[in-house]
Amino acid sequence: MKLRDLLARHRELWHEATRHPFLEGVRRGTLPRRAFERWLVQDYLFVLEGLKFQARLLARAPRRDQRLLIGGLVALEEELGWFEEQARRRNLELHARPHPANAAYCGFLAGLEGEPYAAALTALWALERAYLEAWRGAAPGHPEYREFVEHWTTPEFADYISGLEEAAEAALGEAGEGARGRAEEAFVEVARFERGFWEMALEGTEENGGRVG
Ligand code: MP5
Repeated sequence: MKLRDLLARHRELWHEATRHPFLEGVRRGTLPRRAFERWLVQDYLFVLEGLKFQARLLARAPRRDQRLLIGGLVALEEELGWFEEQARRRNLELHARPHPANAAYCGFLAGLEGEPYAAALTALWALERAYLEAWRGAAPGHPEYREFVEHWTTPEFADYISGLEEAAEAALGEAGEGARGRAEEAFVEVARFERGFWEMALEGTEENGGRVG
């Protein structure tokens, strides 16, 4: 199974997950400050949970994927430090309550522990790829946000995602029909949660039509 097929089969949903008014606001510099700050704090909490998810994935990874996943974990830990520095500069409190949309996404990641390895790895590939595409679409980004665009669009990050794609396709190739179905479901869930994450950041702002939720 090729992961490209998943992108093609769920093109519209994937588009909504990776092209969003939030990102247009990053590109043009029109994003309300509180939307960006809410996103930043919530994304920090998400990455904290992401690190635990990836550590659990590493524990059951085949030998051939260990280096790739360890590299990802090291980058995640560095990223947490980077978020902490960004929050300090903006005077943001990171010990916040996870928004329900974020908590649901993190709960989904935790639940992948009970799913086949190939499905969990597909989800990891999807969530990383979603960020690569999302921030690429916002490039070069308004100067205020450029550092964030650059953070998720480096060649190293793109290489990491290619590595995840290769590893997930190898795992899917060895998996049964059932696991491949679970991988597709996990992909769809990731795309929905990603879309919801941007929505969460814009809640109550004009970009979201003033809607709360
Ligand atoms: C990522 C993220 C990318 N930081 N936040 C969401 C909601 N989805 C995906 O993960 P990473 O670890 O920051 O590259």
